[in-house]
Amino acid sequence: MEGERKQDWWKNTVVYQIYPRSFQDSNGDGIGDLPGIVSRLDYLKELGIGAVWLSPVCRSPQADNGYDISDYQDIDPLFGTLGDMDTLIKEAEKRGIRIILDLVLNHSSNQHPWFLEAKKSKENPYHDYYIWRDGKEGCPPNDMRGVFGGSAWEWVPEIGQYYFHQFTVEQPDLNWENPRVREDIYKMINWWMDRGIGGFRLDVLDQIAKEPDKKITRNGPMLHTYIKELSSRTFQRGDLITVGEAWGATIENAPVYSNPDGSEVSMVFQFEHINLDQQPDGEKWDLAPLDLVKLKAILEKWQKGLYQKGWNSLFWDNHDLPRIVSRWGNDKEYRTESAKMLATILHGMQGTPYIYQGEELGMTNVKLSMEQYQDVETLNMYKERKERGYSTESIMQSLYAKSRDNARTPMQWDDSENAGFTAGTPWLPVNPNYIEINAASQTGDPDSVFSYYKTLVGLRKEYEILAEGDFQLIYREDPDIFAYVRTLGNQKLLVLANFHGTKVPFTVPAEFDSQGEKGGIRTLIRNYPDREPGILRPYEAFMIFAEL
Ligand code: TEU
Ligand code: CA
Repeated sequence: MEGERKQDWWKNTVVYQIYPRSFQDSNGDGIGDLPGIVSRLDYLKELGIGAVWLSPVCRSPQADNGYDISDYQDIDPLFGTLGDMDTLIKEAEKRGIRIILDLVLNHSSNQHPWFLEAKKSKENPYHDYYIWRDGKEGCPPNDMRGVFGGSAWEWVPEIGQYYFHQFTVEQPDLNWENPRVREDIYKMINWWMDRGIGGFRLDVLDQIAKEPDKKITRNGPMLHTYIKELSSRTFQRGDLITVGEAWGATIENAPVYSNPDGSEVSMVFQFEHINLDQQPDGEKWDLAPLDLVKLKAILEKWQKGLYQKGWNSLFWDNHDLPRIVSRWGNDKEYRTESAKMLATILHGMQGTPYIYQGEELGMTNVKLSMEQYQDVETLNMYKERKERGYSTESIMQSLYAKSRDNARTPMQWDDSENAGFTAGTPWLPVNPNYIEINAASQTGDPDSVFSYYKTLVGLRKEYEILAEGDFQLIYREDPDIFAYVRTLGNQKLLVLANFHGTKVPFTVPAEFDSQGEKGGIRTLIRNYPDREPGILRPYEAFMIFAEL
C-alpha cells in the first residue's frame, strides 16, 4: 500500500448478523436459505447497515448448525448453491451491503475429506492435518474437556490413537502447526475473496494455536505468528472487514489483534462483559444478577484501552447469546423503552456496532419444552446436569435465560402463520409473541424499535464523533445511570441512560442543557417524546450533541 493508509470503511458502518437457518425460508422446508436472504435485502437496506455477517453456510453435516464444515468451498444444499451465493453478493452490493463469511478454521467436520483421509492411517498425507495422541493405559492423554461437555479426546480404533476436539466429537481440531494445513486454508480464503466476499468473521480465532499437551487452548504461544501469516497471505490483498471471535481476548492482547497497522484483523469480539451475570466460579448456566457498576467499568476499560491502539466491536447479542432485551432490559411492560435504551448505550460507543437479527425489533427470549430445543450445547447441558442431580426446574430456568436457542428462533417478519418465516414447519418453533413483535408492524412506525435502530445507524454515518471521539465515563458509581461523554475537537456528545425500571432523580449537566441560551446543542435521539424536569423515567435514554 502506498502513502497514507486509506480510511477504514468499517469504522463508520454497522454490521448486521444473519443466522441463515432462521432468517427467511424460500422453499417451504422450514429452514432459512440464501434466496430467502436475497428476498429480504431491501429490509436491510432500509435499516442502513453496511455489511452482513452470515453464520456458516458452507457444506456441513450440521452437527453444530454449520460450525462443522465438510467443504469450505461449497454451499450446503440446505441453504442453496454457489450460484445463490454469487447472486447474494451481487444483489447486496447493489444496495451498498458487503457480505461477511463465517470462517471456522479451528476445526472442521469429521466428515471433511481431510479427516476421512486422516483417520485411515498414520501414514496418510492428511493424518497430520489433525491432532493425534496416544492414550495412557487405556485412558485419554489428559483430562481436558470439550466446551460442550465430555472429554476433549476421542478414540479411533483404526489408528489406535485419540484425536483432539475442543467442541463436539464431530468437530476435530485442525493442526495449525502443519504448514500444509495453513497453505490449504489460505488458498480457500483467497478463492472466496476472488468471489467478492467483503470480509470474514473468524470463529474462535484465539483457539487455533492450541497446545493440548500443555492444556493450552486459548492464546497459545504461536497465535499471533499464525494470525500475521494468515492475514498477510489473504486479508491484506483486499479492503476487508475481519473480526476474530476471541473469548480469551484481554485488554492487553486485544491491541495486538486489532493494531491499526492492519497486520492481523480489523477487530475482535471480546466477551468480558458477557460473563457478568453468572456466578463468579460457575458456568454460564449459574445465574447471577448483573452488577451495573461492573458493566460500566469493563466497557470503560475497553473503550479507553483500545482508543487509538486498536478497534472495538460493539455487541450485546449473537447466535450464541440470549436476547439482550430479556437479559438486561425488561421484555414485559418496558420492552420498547428498554430495547431502545440498550441500543443507545451500545451505539454511542467507539467501535463497530453489530446488530443480531431481530434485535432491531426488540425480539425476546423464548421458553421451549425440552423436546423442542435443538442446540447441541443445550442438549448436552440438560443431560449432564440431570446426571449430576440438578432439578428439572433449575435446568429449565437456566435454559430460559441462557440457551443458545433463544437467539435462534425464526425471524419475526409479520403476524401471519409462522411469522412469515416459512410456508412449512419451522425447524425451531417461532416465538409465540410474533403476533405482537414483528417487522411489518415496525418498519413504518416512527416510534418503533426498528426506527430507533435505523436512526442510530444513520447517526454513525453522519457524526464523526461516534467513530473518533474519546470516551469519558460519568456517574461512575451510580447504581442506575449509565452515562458517558464523547469528545472530538470542539464537539461533545452526551450518551445517557437510566438502566433500570424505576424513576431516578436527575438534572442534565449544564453544558448539555438546551434550556440555556447557548446554540449548537441538540438531542440526536431519545426514547421518550420529551423530558421530564428533575427525573429520568424507566429506561429513559438519549444522546445530546453540543458544538462549543
Ligand atoms: O463459539 C465459541 C464458543 O466458545 C461457544 O461455544 C461459546 O462458549 C458458547 O456458545 C457459549 O454458550 C463459536 C460459535 O459462535 C458457536 O456457535 C460454535 O458452536 C462454536 O464456536 C464452535 O464452532
Ligand atoms: Ca429453505
